[in-house]
Amino acid sequence: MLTSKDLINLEYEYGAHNYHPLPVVLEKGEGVYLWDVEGKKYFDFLSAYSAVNQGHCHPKIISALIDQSKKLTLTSRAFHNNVLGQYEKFITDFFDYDKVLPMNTGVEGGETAIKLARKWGYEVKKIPTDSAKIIFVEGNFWGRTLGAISSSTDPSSTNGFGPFMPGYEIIPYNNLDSLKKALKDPNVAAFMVEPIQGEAGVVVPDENYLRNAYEMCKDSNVLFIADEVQTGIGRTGKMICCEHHGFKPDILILGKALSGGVFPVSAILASDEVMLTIKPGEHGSTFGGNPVACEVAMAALKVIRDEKLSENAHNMGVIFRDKIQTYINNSNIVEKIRGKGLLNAIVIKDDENSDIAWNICLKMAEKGLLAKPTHGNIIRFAPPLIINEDQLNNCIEIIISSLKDFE
Ligand code: IF1
Repeated sequence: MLTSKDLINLEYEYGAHNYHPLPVVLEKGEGVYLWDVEGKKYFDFLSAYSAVNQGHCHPKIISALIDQSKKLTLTSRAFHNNVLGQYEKFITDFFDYDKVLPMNTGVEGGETAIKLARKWGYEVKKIPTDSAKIIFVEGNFWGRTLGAISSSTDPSSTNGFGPFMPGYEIIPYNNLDSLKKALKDPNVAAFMVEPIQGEAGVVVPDENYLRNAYEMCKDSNVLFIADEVQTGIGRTGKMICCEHHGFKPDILILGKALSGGVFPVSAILASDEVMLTIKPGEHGSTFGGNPVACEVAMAALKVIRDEKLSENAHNMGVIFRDKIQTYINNSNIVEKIRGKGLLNAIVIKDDENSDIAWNICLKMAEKGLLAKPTHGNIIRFAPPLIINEDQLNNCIEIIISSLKDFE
């Protein structure tokens, strides 16, 4: 029987050292709970970075995975299969778009969105060849490919990986003047943004930012690309975060909880005008749109809809922020809480390099709740959206008592 320590050592010995996980070795997940190899039970307050919105191993999603896996797992797109078309109709109806391009990971979603925007720029907006520009914002995070890190302002994402992708412009987040100025360039094809910046530490923009940014893009004939890989699928209290702001992005990128954490599934949704600029043989992926991914994604979306998980995320989020705020009002270590729905984070009164957030997370793990800092002094709290009020209150008690240990 291998202990947590044995298993951590195996990873250290034989695996790349590209992560620094909490010293917890998980073996089982069910709903809001996780168990480590020694049998200790935890509340999951990270949800695999918002990929497990439906709760761990949701029976309906697992059934979809198993049933399809027994029939046909992968045909490649060299041939049709009996599931893809049904999935494409389901998801385009679900989010009200003309077309979907199925991929696997969130970063492939971003790469696909940028390729679509460039293609649309050249073929529809008539931008001179190889001159298309994409605008990004400081603090963005949309994955680890060279295309993604080329838009990053975080040295830990970029150091040592140059040279970078041309045709990118990076402006401040939550700043309409800088976007207005950047949109003056006729070669801009798209503006790509997270409605709430996840990795940056759950940075919520001003209430009017996204809608005004969208309107400004429309006025400049520029595509608005919403990266909802982390904010989508009910996480912020609506099916997609842009819904809070009353507009539909021109290109919508979904991932993570699109499969309930069961399988890598991402989707890029757009109008015919945008999507049909990519012709047969110009883009794709071996696993993109495979029958298992399609069945899992349909099951995962039905769970969010049928179990009203967006509504629950909203309601539980209000309780969570209210109760944590009450504690913060008398805290000398926590500066603030911010977030929407069940995507929240607390900011510790310390610099980015402090290890207090890490130590608080170790303390919470001891007490049975798993969360992880993002950027030294920020702790993200993102439980599965199925969490009920009793479980939430139990978690709030663990969080506050852990914080008090550091007051
Ligand atoms: C890691 C972070 C979160 C994302 C948004 C696209 C992607 C992500 C808004 C790419 C992925 C993951 C990546 C994972 C940890 C996690 C993460 F801390 F890295 F930044 F969530 F905040 N858009 N985020 O958040 O999706 O290709 O990974 O499927 O790299 O450690 P992916």
